[in-house]
Amino acid sequence: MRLFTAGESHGAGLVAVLDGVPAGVPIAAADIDGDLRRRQLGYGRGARQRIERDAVSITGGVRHGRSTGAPIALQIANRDAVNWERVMSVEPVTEPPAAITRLRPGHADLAGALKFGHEDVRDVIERSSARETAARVAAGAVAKAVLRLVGMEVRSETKAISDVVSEPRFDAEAVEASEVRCADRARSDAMVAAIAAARDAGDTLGGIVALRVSGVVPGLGTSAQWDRRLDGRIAQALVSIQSAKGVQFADAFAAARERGSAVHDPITVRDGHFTRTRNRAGGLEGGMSNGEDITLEVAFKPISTLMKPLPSADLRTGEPSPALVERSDVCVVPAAGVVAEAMLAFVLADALVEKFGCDTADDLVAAVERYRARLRPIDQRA
Ligand code: EPS
Repeated sequence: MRLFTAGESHGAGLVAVLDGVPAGVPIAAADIDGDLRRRQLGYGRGARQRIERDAVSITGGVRHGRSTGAPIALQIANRDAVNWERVMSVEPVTEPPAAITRLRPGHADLAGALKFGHEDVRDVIERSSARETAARVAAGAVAKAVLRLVGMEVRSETKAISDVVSEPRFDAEAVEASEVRCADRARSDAMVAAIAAARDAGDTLGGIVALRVSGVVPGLGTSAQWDRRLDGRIAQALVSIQSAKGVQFADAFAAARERGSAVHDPITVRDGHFTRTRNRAGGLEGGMSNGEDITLEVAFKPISTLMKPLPSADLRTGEPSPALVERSDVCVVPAAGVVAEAMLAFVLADALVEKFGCDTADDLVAAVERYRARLRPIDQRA
């Protein structure tokens, strides 16, 4: 399965092309729009989310509510584009807008301008913007539909915003009822208060998103080659999210300080099936899923556009110049959880079709059922 996205934050819109989805997967625009809406929510989001009403237009690969096996093309229009026609014009304009040359520390501004030779930082930030994640979320909703065929489900919850930490329960109703996607009511309120205080101080906050995948088919990924290992592929996809700075599987950094006897999960057989008596591996051993829930966390840095800007320099003159101040978010951790679900779903759906074939949904389901039937101790196989 392959995913490409294109489009600028204030251009006409965003595009995702998802290739390799089996034929016959039920796909509804309403499901995709549900995830797009969840991505737009969250206390601490900027004014842009009051302008946009993200909705997908499916322009390829789906007919009569089912995938056809052709590449799936998804488009999301930017409602804000009408306010940016001259700035974002595809054709040359007679009166070009003033170039942005004030560089924001923490953003792609400086590295991107130097790398691509741009004299206007706008040419970098339009694509590095996290607006692009709307396209990822749309594609992720399709990946979730593939996973649903075999009973796999991806959930997320905010574990921390700044120093307010909550133990995730993955209770979907409670998570979605919280303005910060945290099921613990008291911690959710404390997170909201922390974001409000940061906003009042002209500052921003980061945090941690926890993810859990249930119903996992064992044996996704492989121990046989480094670049096909599932944990590595998951980490790459999650760290590629704007503002993401780290991933840990289960409680990897705590486990690194313990002994092996406390960290590894004893194997047992229940109802004729192999299982583990605990899950400190986070559902991954040897670069493969082991059938237990996949559990992991992603760390997101505080948003780098600050209302009280840091010292910086001007791209043209090199003179000291405070960073650009633009409309922005105070905290994106709640939205980042929805984006992380999408990226995790994409990697897992990719690994699933890689192992079981990708021509039809029925073939995929039948292959998984046949495979699951042999995952027993050797003498107990049918
Ligand atoms: C975003 C839209 C953007 C930002 C945000 C993500 O809108 P605008 O730039 O018009 O205010 O709110 O982008 C960033 C956080 C970033 O650093 O670029 C969105 O739709 O998610």
